[in-house]
Amino acid sequence: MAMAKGAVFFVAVVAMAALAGLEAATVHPVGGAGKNWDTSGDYDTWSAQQKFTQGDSLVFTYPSSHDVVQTTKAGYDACSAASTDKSFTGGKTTIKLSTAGKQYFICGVPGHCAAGMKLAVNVVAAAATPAAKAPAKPRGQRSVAPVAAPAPAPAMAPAATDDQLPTVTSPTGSPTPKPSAAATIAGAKAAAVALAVAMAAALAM
Ligand SMILES: [Cu+2]
Repeated sequence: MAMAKGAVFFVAVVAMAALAGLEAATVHPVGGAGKNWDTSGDYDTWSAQQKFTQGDSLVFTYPSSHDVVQTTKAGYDACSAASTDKSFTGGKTTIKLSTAGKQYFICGVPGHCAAGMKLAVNVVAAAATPAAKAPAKPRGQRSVAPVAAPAPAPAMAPAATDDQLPTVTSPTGSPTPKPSAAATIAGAKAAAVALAVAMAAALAM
């Protein structure tokens, strides 16, 4: 039961941490809400107005005449995608900003990057999220420790009885009842012996 409760508590903590993580993530429609990724956008200005945090997402929405290429600073500066760059098509591309630091995107269609389809975002490390997650694990471990704690607790109970034993022997109260009790027991024994002797004598007759 205690183990089950501990497990449930641990799951609850993990779920709460996960929910906190989800709450922290922001989805950024590139260029602004309802805007397309196209040559009319001012992505430097838009990017500067955003706060990109690790775990957030970019959503590019664009006509089929464009694409999205995730490139390097060199590719961004030169408006030249490398063959190793990841490119995306299909009209809607979601990029999860899973790593902190600068990330660069351009349109791979010739001339479009030069016409303004280039985006640089500065992703800030999610300080709050890892901080929340880091204590969450120790908390989970600590919650397991208290579950185990009841086992040491009984170990303390015998120690308490050890303490009680000396206090029982030392009080002056116990010697006083002892003689009287001993006397009573002695008397009872004597009476019993006397009765036994009497019965034995009666049977022998
Ligand atoms: Cu384009």
